[in-house]
Amino acid sequence: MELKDKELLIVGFGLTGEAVCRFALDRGARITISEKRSSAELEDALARWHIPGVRFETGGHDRASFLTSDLIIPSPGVPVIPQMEAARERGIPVLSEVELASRFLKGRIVGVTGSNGKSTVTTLIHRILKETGLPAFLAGNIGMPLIAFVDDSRDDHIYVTELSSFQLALTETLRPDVAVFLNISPDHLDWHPDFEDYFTSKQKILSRLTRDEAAVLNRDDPLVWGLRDSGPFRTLGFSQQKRVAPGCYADQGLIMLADDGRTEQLMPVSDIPLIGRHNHDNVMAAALAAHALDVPLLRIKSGILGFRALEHRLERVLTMGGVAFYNDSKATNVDATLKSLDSFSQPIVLILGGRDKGGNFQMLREPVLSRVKGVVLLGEAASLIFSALQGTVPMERVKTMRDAVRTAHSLAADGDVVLLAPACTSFDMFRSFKHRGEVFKQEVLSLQLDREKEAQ
Ligand code: UMA
Ligand code: ADP
Repeated sequence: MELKDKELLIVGFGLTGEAVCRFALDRGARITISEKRSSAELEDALARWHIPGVRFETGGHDRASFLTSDLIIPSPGVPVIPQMEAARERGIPVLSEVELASRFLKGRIVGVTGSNGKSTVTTLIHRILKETGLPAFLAGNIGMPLIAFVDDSRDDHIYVTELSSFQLALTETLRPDVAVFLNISPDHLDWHPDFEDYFTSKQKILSRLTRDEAAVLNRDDPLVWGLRDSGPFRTLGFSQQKRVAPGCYADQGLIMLADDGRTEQLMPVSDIPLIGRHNHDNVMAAALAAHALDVPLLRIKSGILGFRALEHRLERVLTMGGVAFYNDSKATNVDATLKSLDSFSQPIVLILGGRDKGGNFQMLREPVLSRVKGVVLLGEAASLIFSALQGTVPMERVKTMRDAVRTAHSLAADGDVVLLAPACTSFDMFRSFKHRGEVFKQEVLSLQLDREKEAQ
């Protein structure tokens, strides 16, 4: 693909927009950046990029710029807007950054998608490959845009790339060497018009695979497993319910890996260093991705054994007066919260709420009734969740994370768990799920300090 002298429109100027700009400028494109934020809000970026070949349009998206460009690269967080549709109707290509990157990148791509578990699995695969001595890199939705790796990429490199539905939606040729599809449940329905559109976008991780590529698919997720014959790729399944070959499964307390007529033990389930049954899925998926790249079983095992939960994913904070505090701020949809609740045998005081993205909170009723002794509601979605859970367990509404932590603690007794697993995004009150998790942890520590002072 030639970028020289092309009119390139970059929509949104966050991490992705900036990385695309750097890449395209080096290749001689003429760049326009279209941003909904105002010039004042973009002051730093404008100063950094005040260079020939880069033009900014701030405070909104001008239709004329879309229609006069040769190529449009929207950032993942930018939904399909009418200006983009109009350009597409005129035959102007609209591609995601990962699609653009894949057209230039040397080396292999391990793509990881699904509604939940992507970051955990991406990081675990990366860790296994690195420990095996392979030149592996962590890329995509987890942090560093794939395009930032292109210039230094080599044929022997492996890019373990987390792929969101937003990134996959605008791909046309991207074809990972190993594609991992973990699970699918409703998410991001504030961006996608409906669940079908969301699922269709995710399926693009598989749609261009040939018989030379492998797909790691969840045998226990009917929608994901239903895709196993959708192309000529080699399917590796993982399951907690069925013996699947070729694939990985849990059987009588052991994780087994079966392929080429051989079945070997990977490890006892009890050795998995992460809590929650959903993490058994994550471990099996990562093991299969590494296996598809010919990593020996022992290396896979040692990579898994040394792995620890990522921050903000069922992260144990501390235990105070017999109450254990867990930070699962990354549980930003209902399914993640369900898996989180399923990870504890103790009674739970649950902190829920934030900004809704079309989640069905009714799904929480049954597990709340059976596992939760009290709910603390925070943020914009508090009323919606209150209505969905009415009549289940005592609920209290609060305005700040400080009050959430203190109220949750007052509802908990010795042996209980206080769990932040909000089933919503954080953007109503925080900059990101990380920020929300940090504030939660600070408030837990502050409560502990206050209790210590009181005890003196
Ligand atoms: N913007 C517009 N017009 C719009 C919407 C946004 O101009 O209509 C502008 C915003 O003002 C902002 C810029 O677009 O300046 C932000 O773009 P972005 O939201 O795509 O953010 P990036 O900084 O480019 O980060 C993106 C991913 N963000 C999203 O998908 C929302 C990051 O994932 C990813 O780490 C990064 O690219 C590198 O690949 C974040 C995320 O929340 C962590 N992802 C979702 C998730 O994991 O659930 C999918
Ligand atoms: P993602 O990158 O897809 O958001 P993460 O690995 O960051 O996934 O995990 C996000 C949250 O989803 C976790 O905090 C946990 O509650 C839940 N989760 C993790 N793995 C799985 C899985 N395999 N199935 C369902 N839920 C999961």
